[in-house]
Amino acid sequence: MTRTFRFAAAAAAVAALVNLPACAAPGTVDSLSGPIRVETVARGLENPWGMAFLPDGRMLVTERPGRLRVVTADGAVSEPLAGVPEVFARSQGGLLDVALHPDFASNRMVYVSYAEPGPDGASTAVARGRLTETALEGVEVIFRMEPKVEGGNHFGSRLVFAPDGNLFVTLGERAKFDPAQDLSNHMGTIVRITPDGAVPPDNPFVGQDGALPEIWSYGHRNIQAAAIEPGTGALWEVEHGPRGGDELNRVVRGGNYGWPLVSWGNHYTGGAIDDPPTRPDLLSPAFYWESAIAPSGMTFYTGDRFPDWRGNVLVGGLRGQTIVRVAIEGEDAREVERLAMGVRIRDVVEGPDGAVYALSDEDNGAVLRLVPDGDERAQR
Ligand SMILES: [Ca+2]
Repeated sequence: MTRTFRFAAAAAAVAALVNLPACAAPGTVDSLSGPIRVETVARGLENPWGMAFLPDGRMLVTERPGRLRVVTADGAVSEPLAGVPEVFARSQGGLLDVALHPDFASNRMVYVSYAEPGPDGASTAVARGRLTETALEGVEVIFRMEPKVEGGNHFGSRLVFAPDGNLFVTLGERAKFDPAQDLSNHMGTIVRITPDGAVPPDNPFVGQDGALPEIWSYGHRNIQAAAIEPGTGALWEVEHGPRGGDELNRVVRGGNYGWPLVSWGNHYTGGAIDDPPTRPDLLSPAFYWESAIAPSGMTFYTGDRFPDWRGNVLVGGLRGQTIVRVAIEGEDAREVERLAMGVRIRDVVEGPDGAVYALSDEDNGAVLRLVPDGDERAQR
């Protein structure tokens, strides 16, 4: 059976059973490692954005309009948890990522990032609270991107705990361009804070006049994917380019990643941003996509269900409707293959069972689970 036929037949069968929209994910996708089965774990999530596995195997999933829910391995979706802060749920804004404190098992602390409304517009913020069965309790805001500005685009943001226990928060430049080169604001930066929101004393711009001390790296455009590389502990991120020019960067302390001075992409208004697209004083991406995939979430794969994928990065694509597999080779990277998911992919996470989980960015969004076709091992 051809891939196209199998794809269409599976989609038609699923659609007939439960009346899903035509854009539902395929039942099977091809890969260099053989066919992959795509299961729908849960559905009915409105533009799910971020997910995190709890130690008991359940998942926390955010919905961009401002809800945080618990999803069980067999697909039960909880009522929205109480205690989530009010969000600026317009355009790209809303409730964004979710992450667990490294000591979650003992302190139950959950972190969320979101677009926070204010009198002058909105900016990205991070709040944390203690998870109960029905709520986040004792919620406090531990970081606010400065300043708040008008507009609904480029909030970032992913939350990534580093091996040293500090928290990286990836941000966007709020579609304002030049502030990404100005260290007196947080726009277009990655910030590094302690789990309490304090500034670690070894941050690169601590004590520098006119620079905000939370900043770890700058010159970013809009980072919606980030993860720590197992083994090296390095932070990697993927950011949206302007029109083409999506970048995979290995992030170094104090690094300037060039936006908006250089880019491999083009302005939406036409014309290249710069020629040449690199400068010796600015960091170049480890890999870039000339034709935009519109990158979302990413993960380093470490499991045993896809042995060929170990050490690779899996990057979700929104416009690309794909999961891109990228091999990391030291400080360089190369694309290996793209999985044709048939839906906008908002986040990619490895589950405790070694399966790959993804969120589809739809009004009736889903938690998807990818395993090798024929792999009938239980979820855990
Ligand atoms: Ca760049």
